[in-house]
Amino acid sequence: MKKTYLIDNGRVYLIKDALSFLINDKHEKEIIAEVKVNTDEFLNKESKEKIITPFDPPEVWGSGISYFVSRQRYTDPNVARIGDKSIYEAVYDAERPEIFFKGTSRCVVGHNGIIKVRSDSVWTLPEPELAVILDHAGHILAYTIFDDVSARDIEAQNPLYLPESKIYDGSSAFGPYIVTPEEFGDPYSKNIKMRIHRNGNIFFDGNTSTSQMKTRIEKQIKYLLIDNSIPDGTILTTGTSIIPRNDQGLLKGDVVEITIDNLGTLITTVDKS
Ligand code: DO4
Ligand code: MG
Repeated sequence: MKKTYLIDNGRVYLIKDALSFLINDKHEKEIIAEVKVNTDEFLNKESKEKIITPFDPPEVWGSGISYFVSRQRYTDPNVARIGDKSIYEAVYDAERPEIFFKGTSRCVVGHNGIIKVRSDSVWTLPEPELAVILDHAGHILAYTIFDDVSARDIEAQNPLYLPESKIYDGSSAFGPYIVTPEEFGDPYSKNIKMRIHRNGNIFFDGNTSTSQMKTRIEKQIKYLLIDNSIPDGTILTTGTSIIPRNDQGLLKGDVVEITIDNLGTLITTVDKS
């Protein structure tokens, strides 16, 4: 049985069916337990649960190049171009955002789970992102942390390879909690931090703020929903602006730690197929 820590109205609840709980207006009977700590205390201590996958998302979608930093996603001069711009610069400047399919629950792991580097990739990066959990009408039910793990070398070879870069076993992680909009507050004032630990040392340390997000979440949702019927519980992850270098790709055994204000810390370990 899935167990979800939901943070709402200053309280932490352990519930058994997060989706129906949120969609059916938070019926009390779904609550397994109310955790007797304040939310700050809860978010600041590392969860000892082995794996918490908040729920099985029926679909996951991503938005890309939503921050200035990701406009220059590759420094390689051979990156595909449209006119005088790279495809990434062109998306950043365009009215239409990049919205891509990121898979189903099959590809997603939870807190303390194992994310993967594809066997045919030598440069895979984590992408620490703020994500929204949507109902079928595009209303935001909750926020969470998402790792849009991407095989950047495969994506860089040819933009038509994007699905192979983005969708495979262990290509996503989210959690450890889901937090209601009322509890989360302003989505455009949150710090995002990522650390990669290798052999017990901090190998990468970066941070950003959602205040830097150019393509706002409302616009991402609007484009996701154009003639596209999403199911309740769809996750939309809103883009990265922390990008490790070409020589900082993930290796087997790395530990990736992503923290977002009011959402806690998502920790995963890397394996290579
Ligand atoms: O096409 C590239 C994907 C972009 C992305 O995932 C991001 O900006 O976070
Ligand atoms: Mg991304």
